[in-house]
Amino acid sequence: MSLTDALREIVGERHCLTDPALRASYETDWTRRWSGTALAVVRPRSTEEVVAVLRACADAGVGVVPQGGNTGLVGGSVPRGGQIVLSTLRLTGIEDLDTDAGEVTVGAGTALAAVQAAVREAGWDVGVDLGARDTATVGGMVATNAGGVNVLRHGPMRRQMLGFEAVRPDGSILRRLPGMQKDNTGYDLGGLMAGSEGTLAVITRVRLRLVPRLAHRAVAVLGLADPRSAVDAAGRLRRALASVLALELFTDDGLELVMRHATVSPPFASRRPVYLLVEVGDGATDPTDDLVGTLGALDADDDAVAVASDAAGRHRLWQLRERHTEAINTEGVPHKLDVSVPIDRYAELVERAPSVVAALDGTARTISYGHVGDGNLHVSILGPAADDEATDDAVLELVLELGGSVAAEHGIGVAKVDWLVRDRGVEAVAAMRAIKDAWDPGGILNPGVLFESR
Ligand code: FAD
Ligand code: 2HG
Ligand code: ZN
Repeated sequence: MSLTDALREIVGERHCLTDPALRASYETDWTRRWSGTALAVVRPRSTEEVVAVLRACADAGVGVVPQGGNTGLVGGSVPRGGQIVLSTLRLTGIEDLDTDAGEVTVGAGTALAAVQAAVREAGWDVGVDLGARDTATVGGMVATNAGGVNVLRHGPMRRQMLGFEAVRPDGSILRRLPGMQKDNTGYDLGGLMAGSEGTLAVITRVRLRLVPRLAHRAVAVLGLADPRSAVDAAGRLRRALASVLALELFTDDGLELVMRHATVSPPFASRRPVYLLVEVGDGATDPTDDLVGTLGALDADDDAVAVASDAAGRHRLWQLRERHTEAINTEGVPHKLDVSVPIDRYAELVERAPSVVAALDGTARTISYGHVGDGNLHVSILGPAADDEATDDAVLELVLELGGSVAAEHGIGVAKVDWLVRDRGVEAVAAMRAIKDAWDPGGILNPGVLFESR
């Protein structure tokens, strides 16, 4: 029996897609920079079906690319050519919501927004939030150790995990559900899942630690003269306000693009080179007055401050930051560099990144924005051909010079394989490779992601 026939038997005819038209949306990533053909796309409905799919692929020696919402930005969720895409989109469900403990178990293919909606009704929230919330899945978020806008307050996805269920390439199931707040029984295998990018196991369920839903929130955007002023203001806001949830930076070039492609208006009439968005939240009292008072103490220019406490106003201000990714995609196929540096080098990175790009390619456009509160900057470059990595390399070189990380929250994927060793060193990558070889000796899970395939 051929592999595709075996897969059809496991998941059913309708969920084993071999028709190119049906496979297409699973074969190209969100940026359109990365694509490849799949032998088939399979959509298992249960952990047992995942076991059978992995066993069949391992027996056939065919690679498997796990895929959730396909919103990843480093090319790790789409085939390189000839693999099976294992889509988790039918592994959905929200179970065992413990409203006293603040914990919930979710199927790996459940979109973040669906989990948020379910737990908010019960007075809880998810500690990680990001712009792709309607499509990104919890399994994909664990696999990439997603960060997002609230890392300052709650940490990345790894910190939200209390337990997990995953299937290894030999079909064995690792299950630790429900999780426990204290559980020092040997190696932290769930922690290892976070950031594994589909190379060690297929995550099928996750037990999440929830955070209290905040009844009161306020958002402000302030216009500033330069990145250094934004970093200073972010630090002062963090020190003054325990309620800070998010601190985001964007520039006037980015705002211009967002206004061109989305129906949004600028935060205030005058324009500034750099903008800082701050969100504060509190469970008991409205933090707006404290926010406004602290902004006043920053000597922020009155013409360049907008504050909103109501949901519509907060959404309007957030759109200015969150719609950057989509606006850039509308202009072309971007090169995406998601990096972080120590906070005292952040302003320098924002200033120097466009110059190192321009020095190599005078027609390229560089748009930077990011989570300034945790030192994470997203540098998008428009212009260079998809396979021309010269400008990417120049920015990553700069990041290492500044003492930073070449992959902050999106992962290594296929985009930064060559840079993993440069960033982490030979010994660390050899230790990672040893884990990979022990878990997946046949090298069938996500070949080409994190490491060159053997
Ligand atoms: P996919 O893109 O499908 O997969 C990502 C990786 O995880 C791949 O390597 C894949 O093989 C692996 N994988 C997926 N599911 C599983 C599974 N069940 N088991 C094992 N491996 C699996 N990221 C951030 O960190 N912060 C942000 O603020 C942020 N904002 C974004 C905004 C937009 C508009 C977009 C398009 C993306 C954004 N991202 C952000 C990137 C992306 O949303 C995250 O990386 C997200 O975690 C990916 O989830 P996904 O379900 O789409 O995974
Ligand atoms: C964000 O913070 C996401 O908006 C996407 O991580 C970043 O567009 C990007 O590169
Ligand atoms: Zn981000």
